[in-house]
Amino acid sequence: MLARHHDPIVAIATAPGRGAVGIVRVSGRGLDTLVQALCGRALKPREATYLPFRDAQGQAIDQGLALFFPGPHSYTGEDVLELQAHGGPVVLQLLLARCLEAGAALEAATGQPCLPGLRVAQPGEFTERAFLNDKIDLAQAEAIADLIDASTEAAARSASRSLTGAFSAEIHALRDALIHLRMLVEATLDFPEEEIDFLRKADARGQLFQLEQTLAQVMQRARQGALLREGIKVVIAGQPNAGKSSLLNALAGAELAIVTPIAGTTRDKVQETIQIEGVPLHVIDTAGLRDSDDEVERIGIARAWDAIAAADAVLFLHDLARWDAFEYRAADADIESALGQKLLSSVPVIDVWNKVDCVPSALPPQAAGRAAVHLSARTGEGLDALRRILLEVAGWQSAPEGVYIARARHVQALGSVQAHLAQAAAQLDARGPALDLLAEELRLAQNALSTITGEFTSDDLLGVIFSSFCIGK
Ligand SMILES: Nc1nc2c(ncn2[C@@H]2O[C@H](COP(=O)(O)OP(=O)(O)OP(=O)(O)O)[C@@H](O)[C@H]2O)c(=O)[nH]1
Ligand SMILES: [Mg+2]
Repeated sequence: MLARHHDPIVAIATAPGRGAVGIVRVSGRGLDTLVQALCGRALKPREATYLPFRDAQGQAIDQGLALFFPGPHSYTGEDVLELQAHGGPVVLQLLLARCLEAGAALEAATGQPCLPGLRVAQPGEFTERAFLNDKIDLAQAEAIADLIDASTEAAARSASRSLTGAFSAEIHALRDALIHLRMLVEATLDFPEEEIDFLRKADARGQLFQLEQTLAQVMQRARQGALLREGIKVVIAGQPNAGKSSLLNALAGAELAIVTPIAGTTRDKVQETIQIEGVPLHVIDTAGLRDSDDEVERIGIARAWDAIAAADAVLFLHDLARWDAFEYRAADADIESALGQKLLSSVPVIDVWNKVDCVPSALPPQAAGRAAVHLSARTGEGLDALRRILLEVAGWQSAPEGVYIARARHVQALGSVQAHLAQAAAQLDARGPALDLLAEELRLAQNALSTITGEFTSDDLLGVIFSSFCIGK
């Protein structure tokens, strides 16, 4: 858990490496003395001033723009100083060191802790302060990290939507409706005689039903948002030479995995993230599944099974060119039954009949209740159909407009709210409802909801969330 201190923090806020501009950022209370030491003058709030950044002897370390945001009107809610210098790693390190040194020197000179313990910020600490000082809620803080990490345009746009509070607003609306219902139920606890009548008249059941409906919509959108952020893991599996590596290459549009006519070419997993309509799919090519005496190949096959066991979806590749051979079909049947043992029934398996260019007619029958596609990894025929199936399997429904970014943690929390509301509904529907249990379920539902925006979130979880940020953010 990050320390909840008010001690000032400093960090290089721009990415490592060379760039036109590099930014050193300081946050803390009462930064005026530091501003004076570094810039040689006071700064007008929120105005860019071009000046030399000075070392202890008054010599310029670099020239650049200084910006001062007195708290609470700043990113963190504290005083924030931003020094925009030239973006070289050495000059930025010098500036960082100068900030730390100035902090210590001021303390020594004045005998007062002007900047008690100015130190280098931990990852995400600026944003954590913004959260702790109520500048943003937790879902918005997470959206900042997601915007920075976004790997597709759709993910970036959705993260931006969450950052402006679209997701939080829906959570708050749910929370308000829940509080209204709780007030109603809690009030009845004080008047046990009329309790049921009172709830009936106030249409508590109707209110709860409405809440469940709205929750289902929010959950649906949050699932889409989580999908945009996290994507799904798709494992390509099948016998050697079926064309698994060729399929990965075709989907990725690049020669990533080695393709040869030799069975057992792929040994280790090869992974690539592709995007379809902005949804990231982590596609994993694996070693061909067969009995092997070769030690290296056996390890590769064991890894293939590990990947399959952790998959969100499996592409089971069949080689149409060999489908006529009894042994080939028997080996496929063995893999099929092993898949049945390894996979949860909720993990979709898609039959992919490859090499359709070799045998365009006499296609094998489709397994009932399972998605299937005929394609050629060599010519690209059928790839679009596979992409459509993959999106369907991933659960992608909407165009990215209107979707906000969400995390698996949010979907889980909403699931927990849903479970508590279902319990509450069961109480209300029961003949002699236990109103104290009903009240308790509603309270737990509200708590679960509040973990999303951070009003009710454990310190440990906060630590995990903010430590995944980059330094300087
Ligand atoms: N005609 C035709 N040949 C293909 C197609 N896809 C793959 N091949 C050929 O099939 C052979 C095996 O392809 P790979 O992609 O290496 O097969 P693999 O399943 O990765 O094989 P292992 O790594 O050994 O398990 C190569 O000679 C490919 O050129 C296809 O769609 N049509
Ligand atoms: Mg291969």
